[in-house]
Amino acid sequence: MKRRTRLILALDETDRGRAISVAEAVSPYVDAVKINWPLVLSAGPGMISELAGISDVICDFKVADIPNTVRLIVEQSVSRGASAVIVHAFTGRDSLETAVAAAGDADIYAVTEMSHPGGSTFTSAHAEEMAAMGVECGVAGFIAPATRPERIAAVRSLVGDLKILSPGAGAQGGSAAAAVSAGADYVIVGRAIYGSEDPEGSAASFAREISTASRGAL
Ligand code: NUP
Repeated sequence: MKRRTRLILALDETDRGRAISVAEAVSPYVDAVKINWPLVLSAGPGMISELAGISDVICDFKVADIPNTVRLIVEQSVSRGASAVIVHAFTGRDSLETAVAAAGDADIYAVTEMSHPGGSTFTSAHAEEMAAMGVECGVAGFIAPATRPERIAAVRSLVGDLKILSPGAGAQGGSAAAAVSAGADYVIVGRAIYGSEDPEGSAASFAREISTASRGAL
């Protein structure tokens, strides 16, 4: 994935036409588009290849299964044009290693700790263990919460220069600037962009915020 604006659009829009028009409008300001079940279930898996013609596509399927099923889901995603797939790390070493092998040249990002309040119930307590295991399994990076920047810093201290992608800025109350200052490589933003009156203007504004914060971090 390129590293230009360090902003990733979470395209959880369920109207196919609007999804495409938002992806096109914001493409100068985002390094990738992340899609999740809402769009794939409403518009079909063909959206993966369609969006791949506009931007890099990350399939956020949060795969959490036995290795064979993980392999099948990752293979299907990559064969349709996904550049990366997000999987859960709590499934353990065998599932994670299988995801990395199935991805080939594509990237696997493992969820360490989820950004919503419920993410503190179980995932926070094991985030560091999951990050350390992910490094050993060869993942390209991790998902860590913009809602709790100090937890991004905790993951960063364990993963060297592997990528950290942070959701939770905007609608969930987190700050893109704080996430970048804490060590995130990319900030994932959904509703605050695709749900805004002016998605392009909103994406431009997040990209500016990230750029200013990253200059501050130098
Ligand atoms: O911990 C996570 N939190 C999170 O919000 C892991 C995720 N993958 N996400 C996803 O990021 C979530 O499913 C949604 O697609 C996006 C955030 O969207 P928004 O809250 O900015 O609208």
